[in-house]
Amino acid sequence: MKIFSGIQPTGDKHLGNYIGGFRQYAATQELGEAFFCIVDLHSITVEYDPRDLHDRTLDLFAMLIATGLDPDRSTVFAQSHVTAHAEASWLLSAVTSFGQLGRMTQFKDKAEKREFVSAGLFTYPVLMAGDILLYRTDRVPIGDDQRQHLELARDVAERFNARFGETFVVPEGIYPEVGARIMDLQEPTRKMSTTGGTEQGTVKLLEEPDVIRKKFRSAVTDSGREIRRGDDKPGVSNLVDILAVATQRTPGEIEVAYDGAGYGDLKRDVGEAVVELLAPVRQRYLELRADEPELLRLLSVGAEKARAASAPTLEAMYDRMGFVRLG
Ligand code: AQP
Repeated sequence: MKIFSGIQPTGDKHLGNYIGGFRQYAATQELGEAFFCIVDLHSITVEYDPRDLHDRTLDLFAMLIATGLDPDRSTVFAQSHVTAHAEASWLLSAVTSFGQLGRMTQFKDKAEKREFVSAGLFTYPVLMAGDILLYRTDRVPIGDDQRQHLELARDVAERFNARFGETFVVPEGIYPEVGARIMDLQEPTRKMSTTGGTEQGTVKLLEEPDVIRKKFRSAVTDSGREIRRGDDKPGVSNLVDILAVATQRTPGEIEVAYDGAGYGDLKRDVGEAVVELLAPVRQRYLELRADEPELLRLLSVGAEKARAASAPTLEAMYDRMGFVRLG
């Protein structure tokens, strides 16, 4: 089985990224041949500082390894090192519907907040479709926020196959059973996000333990006193889910364990559990990040493996679309 997922080298990575992304990557690499991509080409679709991109790419690479990816076992690489991604995106734009791109909620949300909306922000899901399809991916571990983009990648694959002949595997998403959408601690009706969330409500993976504890202590809860999940209790539901993931229990077990306890106890315990969960990650990250030549070496190994794995698919695309190939 082939597995692929991508993550952007933008902003500080947060607990939502850990639960919907990093944690799933480490688990799914055991399922087969896995590819994990730092999608640096995606990160230029909104304003960014070119001076940051270099460091953030290496930061993220170190974080991917610190959270459990094994670069000997999986192919871990940067998108811009494999030119097939940009090429595939252009070819696939021929079978992507303009109307469908306009319906992407992430595009609408992000476009609304900006004065300058880049064409890249609009076509971003086509690049993402190419990322996935180039590796003949069966499964894509992602968070719930990427569901609509994956649906588009599936439609693009089906349209290409129907028009030019069977070329792509139609991929399926793998979503975490618990924590597919971690919410902002201060505004639990919107997802935790570095660009769209609140500073106090976003728990960053490299934050000091005391800062993390404080963010949980001041998390917004709901009316009533019971610790149970429900649509009327977005704050408590979010905390229960986070505690379940951090302590490897089910949300149901958490509800039973906290029967009769107060919100204060829950908030203190979630904070402590998250601090414990992230402490070894932070430690490992700092060690890895200190050795930049080794990170660059591992990145070039990943790039070579990814180039070799994606080249036959790109070639098949050109060929089936009727381009003259030079042998
Ligand atoms: N709140 C979340 N809960 C669960 N999973 C999440 N993911 C992101 N937010 C949550 C998952 O993390 C993976 C990497 O996502 P990304 O590269 O798109 O990260 P990002 O864009 O930097 O995340 P942000 O902070 O949420 O930025 P915005 O809001 O600007 O896009 C993906 O698998 C994603 O599902």
